Order: sequence, then C-alpha cells, then structure tokens
Amino acid sequence: MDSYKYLTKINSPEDLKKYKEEELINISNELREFIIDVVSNNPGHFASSLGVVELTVALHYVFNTPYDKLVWDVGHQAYGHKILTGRRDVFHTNRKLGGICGFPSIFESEYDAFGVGHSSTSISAALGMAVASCMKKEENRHVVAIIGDGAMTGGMAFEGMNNAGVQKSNLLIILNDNNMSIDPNVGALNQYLLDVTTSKTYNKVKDEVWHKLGRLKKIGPNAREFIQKTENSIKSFILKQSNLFEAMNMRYFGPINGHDVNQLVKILTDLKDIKGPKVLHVLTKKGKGLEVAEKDPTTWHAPGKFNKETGERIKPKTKETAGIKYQDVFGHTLVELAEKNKKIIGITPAMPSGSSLKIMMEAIPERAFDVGIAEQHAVTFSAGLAIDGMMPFCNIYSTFMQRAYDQVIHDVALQKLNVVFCLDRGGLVGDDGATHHGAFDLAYMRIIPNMTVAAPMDEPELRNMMYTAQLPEKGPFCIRYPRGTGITPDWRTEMKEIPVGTGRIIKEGEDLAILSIGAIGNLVKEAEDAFNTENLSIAHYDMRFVKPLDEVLLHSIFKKFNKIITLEDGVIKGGFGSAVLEFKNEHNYSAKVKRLGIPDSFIEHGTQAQLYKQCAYDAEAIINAVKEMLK
Ligand SMILES: Cc1ncc(C[n+]2csc(CCOP(=O)(O)OP(=O)(O)O)c2C)c(N)n1
Repeated sequence: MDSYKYLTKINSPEDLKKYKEEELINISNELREFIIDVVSNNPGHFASSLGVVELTVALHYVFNTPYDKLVWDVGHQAYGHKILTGRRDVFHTNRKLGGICGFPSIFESEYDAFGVGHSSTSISAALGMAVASCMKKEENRHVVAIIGDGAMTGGMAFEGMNNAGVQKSNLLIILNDNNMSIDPNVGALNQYLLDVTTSKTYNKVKDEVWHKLGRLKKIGPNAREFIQKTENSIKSFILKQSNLFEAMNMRYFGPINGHDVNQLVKILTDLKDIKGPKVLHVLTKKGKGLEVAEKDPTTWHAPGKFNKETGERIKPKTKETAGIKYQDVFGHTLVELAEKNKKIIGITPAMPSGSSLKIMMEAIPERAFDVGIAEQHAVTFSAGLAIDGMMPFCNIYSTFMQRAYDQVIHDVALQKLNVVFCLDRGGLVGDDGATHHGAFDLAYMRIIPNMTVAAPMDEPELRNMMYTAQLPEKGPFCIRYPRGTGITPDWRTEMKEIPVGTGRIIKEGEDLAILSIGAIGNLVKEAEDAFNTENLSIAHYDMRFVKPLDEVLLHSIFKKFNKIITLEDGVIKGGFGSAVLEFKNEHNYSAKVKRLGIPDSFIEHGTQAQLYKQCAYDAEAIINAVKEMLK
C-alpha cells in the first residue's frame, strides 16, 4: 500500500479534488495498479473497471458527489469508483461473505446512487433522479448515467432515452464505448457507433462544435445563450439528420478519448454548463493497462485469480471427480441435437461465452444468434421462430429471465409454443450476490399454464431433458441448471426421452423421505454417511419436474412416509416445496413437510458453499433437519 503515494491519501472525492489537474494522470495510474493488484488475488470483474479508470477519476474530480449522482450501468465497472469513495481499505473484501458488494449498492455507500447488477437501467434511474431534482428545485444538481455500448443495446436504455429526450432535466449520459459487451458487442447499434466514430464528415462537424464549446469557459455564464446561438448553425450541419441521439432530442458530444483524463476533466466541466439531456460519447479500451486483458477482453471480463506480473491465469482447484460445467454440457449437447434436428436454433441475449452457446455459434453459426442484452426480445424472437416451425433453445441466465417474464407468459406460454428455455445459473450463484442469484425461477415458472419446468440433478439428466424438450409438441419447456461443474466425468451419455412429469428414486429408505429438485440434490448424497453412522434410513427422490409434478410418485411417497423434507436451490415461498405442500393439501395427506431452500430475503454475496450454509440447506443443515424431524 505504501507504493500508492496518492491513493493512500484519497479517502473521498474531496481528497481527490485537492490535487492539481496535472496530477490526475498519476492518480489514474495508481488507481489502475491498485485494481490490478487486488483483483489478481481476489477475483472479480476486471477488464471493464480498467477501461473506465480515467473516466472515474475525471467524474469524481469534476462532479460534486454524492450530491451530484453517478449512476453506473450494470455496475461491474465501478471498482475505481468504490476505491475513490472511501472503500479502498475494504476493497480486498470485494464479493466475499460479509465484504463489500461487487456492484454499487445503496446500502453500502451514499456515493452509490442506485443499486445495479442487471443491465440498461441507468438512464431511466438517472432520469428519475434528474426529474426529482427539478421538482425539489435542486436545479444545480447534476445526474450522470454511465452506460456501456453493450448495455446500450438493452431495450430499457432506449425507453429511457425516448423519455429523456422530452424532459428538460439536467441529465448527462456518458456512453462508454469500448466496442465490447462481455463478448464482442453485436447488432445494428454497434455498427452505428462504429460509423459515428469513424465517419470523417461527422467528425469534422463535431470538431467544429468542440471548438465552439471550448470557448464556452472564456465567455463565462452566458454559455447557454451562446450554445443556443450556435444551435442553428450546428443543426444545419448533418447532426440531427445523422445522429441517433440528436434525433432523440439530446445533445450529442464526442466521440472523445476516454483515456485522456485531463481532456475528460475539461469536457465534463464544460458540459456542466449545458442544460437539458445530453450524451457524451467516450471511447475506451476494455482492459486498458494490462496487455493480456486488452487483447482478450472477453476472458478478462472476469478472469479469476491471475499473476499480475506474467498475466497468467491461475485455475481454481476443482474436485477430482467433477465433470464439466453445466453450461458446457448445454453447449455441446445443443450442437449434437441441432446436427440431427435441423429446426433447432440457439439464442442468447449477450451471453455466448457465459452460456456456452458459443459452441453452437462456432459449429453452426447460421442457426445460433447473439441478440444483444435483450432478454425480452430474445424470448419473443424465439416465439416468432417457434410459430413458424423452428425449435428455439433460448438460453438465459435465470436472474436475467426476470426481465422477460411477460414475454414468457404472453408470447410463448399463452400460445403454447414449442420454445425451450434453458435457464443457466439457477439457484445461488455465489460471489455475484443478490442481483445475480437465480432464486425465483422455479417459483415464477411453475405458476404459468402450459409450462413444463424441469431441473436436472446431473449432466446426463440435463442432456435427457434437452433431448426430451425438442421432441414434437412438448410446448413451452423450461430447464434450469446451476452455475458450476457437474459430477459425472463421462457426461456425454446417450440421450433418451424422460417422460414429462416423472421423478426417480435415488435411494430407498424407511424413516423419512427427502424430495429434491435439481443439482442441489447431490448434497443429500453428501449427507448419506452421516445418516448411515446414525442408523437413519433416509429415502431420497429426485423429482426432476416441478411442473407437472410426478403425482403417482408423490402418492406413493405420502402413503409411505409421514416425515418429508423438500430441498431446492430456490426460494421456499412459492417454489418446489410449496408445490409439494399444495399436493399434500389437495389430497389430505397428514405427513409433516419441512421445506429447505432460500428464505424470504435477498441473499448477499459469498461462496456458494457459504451461502448454502447461511440459508440452511447445505449437507450439514440437511442432516440437522432430518435429525430434528426424527426426534
Ligand atoms: C439484464 C442483463 N443481461 C445480461 C447481463 C450480463 N452482463 C453483464 S456486463 C455485460 C456486458 C456489458 O457491456 P458494456 O455495457 O459494454 O460494458 P463493458 O463491460 O464493455 O464495459 C453483460 C451482458 C446483465 N448484467 N444484465
């Protein structure tokens, strides 16, 4: 820490402001070093924060935070912001149990103006704040949304801009354009931004605008009047006709170099004088400052531990028996299925690497689509494909599917379309925390008519479920599986149909039955030694489907056992255990049912194992629950 001459003295943006502008380059360099230093040891998001170091320093230098509001989109790039706003000393606890959150959180700091984790919310939230400021007559307050070109592909960003363009509020949108999402950014907007950035005519016009803007400082408080006078001449240029943001009634400035901290300070200071909604287009390099990250920003989006000197990534130790990641089982299996079933199409909203749809994008590119950060569109696009006879596999992280709930109900389920939803990262995901846990999917999917809801306990089951889902006339079919690796080394099993709505018995027993759904059921296996030691005869059923429930199996279970535990990696309220309780009630069974799963609260970050423990459904908690029931 001693080597950080400046950072050690910066405990708030006030401290930062004490330095001369010339020193901001050194401060930026230190901030970058510090992020590399800490994140190499304590993994988290990485390349995105490196890309906005200068922007972060400039924003806190120019704006009067926390009175002025900085609203970071997604928030995975806000490490520099956290470090400059009093969290340097606890930054090493980032994403750890009890430590600071990997995303901005209003519960953590007054400098975190809005809680984030999901993309494309910044413009709407910032506009709300800007309008509220106007209403409260706090017109000197500045509100800044900082949004990446990836996040800008999300529908909400457009909804926000559409509204902002007709408001007078003081909103500054900073478009942090690094030409990357997690994977390379996609879509027509991406193409447009490239065109704006490279168009010679356009840049000539912008240079003139900047030239005029540069004189604003000299002409003092009449800046607004001045800019209005020049407006007509500016408008007569190609701006309005050719610029998307201008066309939406927002002043557009840029593109400018996002790594020139002094220029950023100058421009942001100038922009403070310009009222109304405006966009500053900033060009940055994702991973800036670490060569390997600059070259491969997708891998370095969240690289895990690494050696900061050599840039070598350090692989975490995995259990020897572990299979491959569930996401990879999905990716490879989809290609296998798609080679035989020519109607299969793969869809991901901006997560080709995270979901492993990339495997299909490489193998059969013409039938695999990255649609941008656009979950709603991904679902309705799938509906359109399905209604015209294709067989879409729409892969969305469980938590991001929350975005597209109406599309699932209204566009897919209501029309009974054959769309397969593969929900990755179901259950507690670990260090990404509350915004990213796939906690609600079993509950929110099971209440939708026509929907089949399945969750595999292991890799062969995932394959069988995918195989089953693509058979004719299965209707909307949701398969949810967790983050992480499975348990089957020889996972590439021959696929076979699983009759929809059937569970299976894993282990016979006499004293009590545990009914599990999904991969969390493997924790019951871990508890088995303890059951044997204590001479407890515990039956275990893998129910496989939350909807339809295997009623035949349930009748046999409720007739045999009067003590039952349900286990799910999802919210207890309304989830799998609740479905079992409904069954029990409908059929007047008297068995005592104890439900294990995520309690009715938002769960913060930590390792998956720590969080299972905290939520009382790890192996130990299962053993305790069994003993408690059998007392
Ligand atoms: C609704 C939603 N979908 C997907 C994601 C996953 N995600 C996190 S960051 C990211 C890419 C964001 O790209 P960009 O905004 O350009 O930021 P960069 O990382 O390039 O700085 C994605 C797809 C998310 N956070 N929220």
